[in-house]
Amino acid sequence: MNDMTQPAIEQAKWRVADIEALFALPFSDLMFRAQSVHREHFDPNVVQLSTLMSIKTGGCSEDCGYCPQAARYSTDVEAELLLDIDTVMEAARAAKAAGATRFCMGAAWRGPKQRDLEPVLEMVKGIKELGLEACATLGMLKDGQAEQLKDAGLDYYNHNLDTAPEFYGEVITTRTYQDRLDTLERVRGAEINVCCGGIVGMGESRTQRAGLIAQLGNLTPQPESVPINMLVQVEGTPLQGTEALDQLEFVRTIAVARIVLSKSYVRLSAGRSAMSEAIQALCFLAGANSIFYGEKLLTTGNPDVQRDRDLLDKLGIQPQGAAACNICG
Ligand code: SAM
Ligand code: DTB
Ligand code: SF4
Repeated sequence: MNDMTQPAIEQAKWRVADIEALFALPFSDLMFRAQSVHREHFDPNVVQLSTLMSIKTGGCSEDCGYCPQAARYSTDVEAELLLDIDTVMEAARAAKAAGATRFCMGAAWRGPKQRDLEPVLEMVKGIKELGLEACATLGMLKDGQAEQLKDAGLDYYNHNLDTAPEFYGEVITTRTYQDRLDTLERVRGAEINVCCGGIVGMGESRTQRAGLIAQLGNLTPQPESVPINMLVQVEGTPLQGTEALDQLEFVRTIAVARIVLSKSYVRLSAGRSAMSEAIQALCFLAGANSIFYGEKLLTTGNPDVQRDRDLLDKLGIQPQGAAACNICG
């Protein structure tokens, strides 16, 4: 049979206007839609736990306006060298003991040089030997680097689009949107799961929040994991002093992400320390099913483990991969 008789079925593209229409729904209707989509694909009472560690902190050459690790901004973050493997493994073991199933290493690089990548490959192997999923966020990747990470056993690579293309230039000038898409292509090409999301509360409009979600929704295939960060305002960064985003608008953003990215894990990411339990509960109701778990993100704080366990308990949410309970099975 001639291929021409079998036209490829093209996934319908998400239009920004359709996503804006979701944002504009009455809150209860939006939450109902999001929760309904969530239940089609996931157990609504299970949340995935990822622990982050900054393996190379500060001194970064880039100019991301939100980031305390950019060398050009005067923040409290001190530049450090790449951590040694023993320190990283100790943290990974502690993360596993606390109940995390994924360990994510972040490095304040524009992208890794080959001599930087080699020790990271050893760390990935060590994390895998512990039985954890391994994730890394090291900046832009060059040809061949994703394949090396895949061979070491990396499960996920995090590289965010951060915001809509129209707003991007207001936040970052040292790398383009296309650079980011190119790295995502390399990750996909090496058959590593894609973790890609963004930040809200940077002064973008609702249309631009919809624009970010449209970009994520139109990646083919869609990312397996989608971190939605609320900007953590850090003194010394250009975005410090930005008008805070209304927290219910953040909940709406999670709900819209859940509807558009129906099969992806949507991670309630940076910004949780400033959120009440009630807002976090609404985020779970809106379809968030992953969190960063552990006292620190990269350089800023995150709720402590006991507080998170108590919250999940209160909501009847099980951590993904938790050992079955002796009593309830
Ligand atoms: N240097 C690498 C890069 O930029 O790709 C990896 C680490 S970078 C810190 C990873 C992501 O963290 C950024 O893309 C951004 O989405 C998020 N992030 C950084 N600073 C943040 C902040 N102050 N608030 C919220 N999210 C932030
Ligand atoms: C992501 O989307 N958020 C994480 C992770 N990927 C690497 C980072 C959040 C960083 C928040 C600011 C800080 O702690 O430095
Ligand atoms: Fe560097 Fe990443 Fe921070 Fe941008 S977000 S300044 S690339 S560490």
